[in-house]
Amino acid sequence: MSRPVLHIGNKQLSSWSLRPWLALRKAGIAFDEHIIPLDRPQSRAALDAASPGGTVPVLETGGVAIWDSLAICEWVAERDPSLWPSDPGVRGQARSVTAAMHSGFSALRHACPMDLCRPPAPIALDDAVRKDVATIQALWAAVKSGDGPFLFGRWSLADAFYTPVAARFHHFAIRLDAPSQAYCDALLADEDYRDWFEAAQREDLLPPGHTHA
Ligand SMILES: N[C@@H](CCC(=O)N[C@@H](CS)C(=O)NCC(=O)O)C(=O)O
Repeated sequence: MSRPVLHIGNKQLSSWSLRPWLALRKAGIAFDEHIIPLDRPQSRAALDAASPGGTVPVLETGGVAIWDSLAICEWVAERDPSLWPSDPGVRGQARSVTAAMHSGFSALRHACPMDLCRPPAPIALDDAVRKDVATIQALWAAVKSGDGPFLFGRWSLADAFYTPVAARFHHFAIRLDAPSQAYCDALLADEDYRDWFEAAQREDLLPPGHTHA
C-alpha cells in the first residue's frame, strides 16, 4: 500500500495542520506531506481538489480522504492506541480537553493566530481572550497527571491539540502561571515540534502583503 499523504497548510500559519502531523510523527507512521499555501488566489481551488471539506489538514489513504484534524488524529490512534492514555477514565479526560480545544477558544484563536515567525511580543487582550487563557490554564491544572512533562505524563493527542496553543502563548508573550508555563515549554521543546518550527522558518509561502498579527 502506498504511503499516506498528509495535505497541510503553511507550517508557519496552519495550527490545524500541526496536530495530525505531530500525531503521525509520534506514531512512527511514514507519510508524505504536501503543502497547500493558504490565503493565495489559487488556494481555494487547491483546497477543494484535495479535501471534501475544503480545508486542510486532509489525510489521503487507501483511496479515501479523511479531513478534520481530530478525525485524522483518531485514525492515527487506531493504529497506535498509545497516543491516548491507557486508563479509560484518564482517556476520557484527555478526549474532553482535546474536544474543548477543537471546538472552543475562538476568542484566543482570532486575536492570536498562530504565526511561528512572529517575534514574541504582547498585544492588548480583551476580556474574552483573557477568559480563554484562564480557562485553558484551569483545564490543564484540573487534568494534569502522570509522570512526565506532558498533560497526561507521556505525550498524547491532547498535547497535539495544545502545541499550537503553546505557540500562540509564546509568540504573543502571554503570561501564564508556573505549571502552565512549564507545560508550554515542554511542548515547544519537543523534537518533532522543533522540526516543524524549523521548517516554518525556512518557508517562503506567505501571500504578498502579509503582516504579523
Ligand atoms: N475543523 C477543521 C478546521 C480546518 C481549517 O479551518 N483549516 C484551515 C487552515 S489552518 C483552512 O483550511 N482554511 C482554508 C479555508 O477555510 O478556506 C480541522 O480540525 O481540521
